[in-house]
Amino acid sequence: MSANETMQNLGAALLSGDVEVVDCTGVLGPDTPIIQLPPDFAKPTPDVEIHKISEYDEDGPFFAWNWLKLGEHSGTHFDAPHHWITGKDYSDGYTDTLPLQKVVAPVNVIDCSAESEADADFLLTADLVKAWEAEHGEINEGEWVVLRSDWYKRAGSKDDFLNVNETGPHSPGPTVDCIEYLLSKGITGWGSECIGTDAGKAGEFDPPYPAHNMLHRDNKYGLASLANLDQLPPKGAVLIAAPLKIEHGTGSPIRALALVPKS
Ligand code: 23J
Ligand code: MN
Repeated sequence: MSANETMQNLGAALLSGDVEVVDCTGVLGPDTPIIQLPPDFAKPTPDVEIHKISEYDEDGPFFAWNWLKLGEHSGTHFDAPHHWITGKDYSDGYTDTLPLQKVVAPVNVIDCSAESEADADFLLTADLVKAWEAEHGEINEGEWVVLRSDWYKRAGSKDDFLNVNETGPHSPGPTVDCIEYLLSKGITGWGSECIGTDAGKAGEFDPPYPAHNMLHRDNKYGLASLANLDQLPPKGAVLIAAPLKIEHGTGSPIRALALVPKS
């Protein structure tokens, strides 16, 4: 099939509903959970603020609009390579310079929802990824890989979502060897439904925050606070995860869209 026919077919399938657009994004607003870092990195991202300019009133009789105050790493968002020191030297590692061809890609959805419910500190290992590939097929170069934990179902409560207690934050994520394996496959990036791409306790890993450290070291991307991954098949969907073109931004809220074939 020619590329032209492929696009004609995709367009027709979108119109007929044979391909469905699934929203993998959480609501962005004052109640959106924001990562809280340990006290030695105490300068936080502030909560999202939405300020009304006008709503058909004396400040704007015919129009409604707001202005926003928000951190780059707020809600469902993109981590660009320049976010981490290991990726600081990539000239195409910013939100305004990265190659967009790489952010529209097939997505592999690894379902760890049962494991994450049983253990909030669940870690996805390379061996578990290999077992998933044996069942569902190989992860290929250029693809997204995302961890389904059903964590988005906690997003209505900051406390439940961040899940911090006296021993720190507890949320599922990848091990060092998992990220090393995925990088060996040449993935475009890694995503999670949790507050960040790394596990809650990843600050104790070697290296600390391996998803951040190693993905961005290799000029790869991260996606955090994704939603609705339970509506995606293990393979077969295409994920569109494009950051705003913030000038030399290190990340950005996104509207993450999955194109999902309906059988
Ligand atoms: C800064 C420092 C550590 C982490 C993060 C940000 C994130 O998770 C993020 O939003 O990229 S772990
Ligand atoms: Mn981030």
